[in-house]
Amino acid sequence: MSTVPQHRLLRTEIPGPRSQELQARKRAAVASGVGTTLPVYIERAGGGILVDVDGNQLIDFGSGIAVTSVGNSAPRVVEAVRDQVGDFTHTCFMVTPYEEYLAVCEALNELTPGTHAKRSALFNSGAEAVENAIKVARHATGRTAVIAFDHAYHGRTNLTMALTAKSMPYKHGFGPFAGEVYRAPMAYPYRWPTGPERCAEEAFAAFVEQVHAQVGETNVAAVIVEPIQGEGGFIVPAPGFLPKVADWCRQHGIVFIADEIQSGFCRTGDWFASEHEGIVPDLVTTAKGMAGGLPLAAVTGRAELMDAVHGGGLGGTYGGNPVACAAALAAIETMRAEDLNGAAKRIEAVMLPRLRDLAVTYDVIGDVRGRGAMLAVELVQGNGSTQPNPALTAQISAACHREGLVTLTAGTFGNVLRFLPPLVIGDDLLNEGLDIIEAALAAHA
Ligand code: PLZ
Repeated sequence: MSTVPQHRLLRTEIPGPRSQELQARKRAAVASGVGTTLPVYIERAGGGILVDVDGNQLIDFGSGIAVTSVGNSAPRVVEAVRDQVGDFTHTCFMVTPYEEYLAVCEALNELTPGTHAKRSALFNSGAEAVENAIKVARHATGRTAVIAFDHAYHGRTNLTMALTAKSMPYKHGFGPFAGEVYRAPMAYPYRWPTGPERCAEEAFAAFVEQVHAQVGETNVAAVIVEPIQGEGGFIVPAPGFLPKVADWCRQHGIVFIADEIQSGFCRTGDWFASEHEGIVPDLVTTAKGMAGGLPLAAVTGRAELMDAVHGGGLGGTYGGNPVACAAALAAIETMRAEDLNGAAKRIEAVMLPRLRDLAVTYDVIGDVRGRGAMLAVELVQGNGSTQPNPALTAQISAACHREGLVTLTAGTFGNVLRFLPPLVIGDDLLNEGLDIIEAALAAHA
């Protein structure tokens, strides 16, 4: 079991000499299309710390993009994975099944919003889960059109690229994309032209009008939305918008899909971000935080929709791999036993006031937003201008990296600094990370 010391330590420049050597090997061996945010090669990780090959200990504000919510190599996950690897590693659930798959589906059916009868199916990646949610929605409704939103991110496969909003780097040069995907406005309070108060109502009206005029309600199989948008910039839809969209879907027999791949599993202080506004989605996609770092994804939803698909219509060789399922069961047990929803709320309580204070001092912070341990600041030109400031965002992120704080950026305009610490991180590391961000702002803003 890795016992990683929970403090920051810089032994070399970042990236250090050994990481630089490995990065040279990467350039020679790995396709250059596969990018790295911070080319520091990791040897060990746990709690809120990543240890690199030069012996540096970095504070983790990324969790491998919202994956290691229970921490890296979390004790229960390590033990469950070890046991499962020793028993068997793969049979293919579609050939000869095993109980772990059932237990994960039972947990998903219980934990996702709503008390209706549910079924789940397991896959390998978030994109694959989204693809399958759309397959289910189309099959169950006999309709084809899918509505996604501005700033959406749903993956990098052909259909999910079509659903994703941002061209560079996700879609540029990779078309043609899957058809029958339409885009609607997102209720983005900070950038709503008439102001945040009118945002929910006006965005909903525009959504209804556009779908009616351009697609036709009766052609729509599904509306897919991230309850808090992730890659698009941690946009929290204006309160009231999502419940209105969900109600409208119900009225028109349209499947409402919540993509909780980034926001799910305690990240926002609830099991699922949909719960915050009492939304009960017809289908929910999950991945990332669910399995403590092992690749596992799922679609969970109303039994009558999920069971509408013919036998054999859903699957894949590795979907619901037994090792990944064992990890998920252990991760979910950890979330319950260690109250990681409470932990996400504690992280918000530490971080949000300090970020808000920074926004008072630095007018380049245009907006502070998010919930639980899914928080962000949107950087703008300042001096009264809300024009996006991607250059400053890159500078601040790079300054944080040099100081041994792993931060990620996001946003359609590349001007959002986002924070996704592991939910098991200590308050001291949170505050030290915030000190580093503050110093970076002082130096560059
Ligand atoms: N839906 C809401 O956040 C993955 C992508 C990183 P996969 N987000 C991180 C990158 O640049 O590739 C994501 C998500 C939401 C779907 C996905 C896709 O999940 O497991 O990456 O396929």
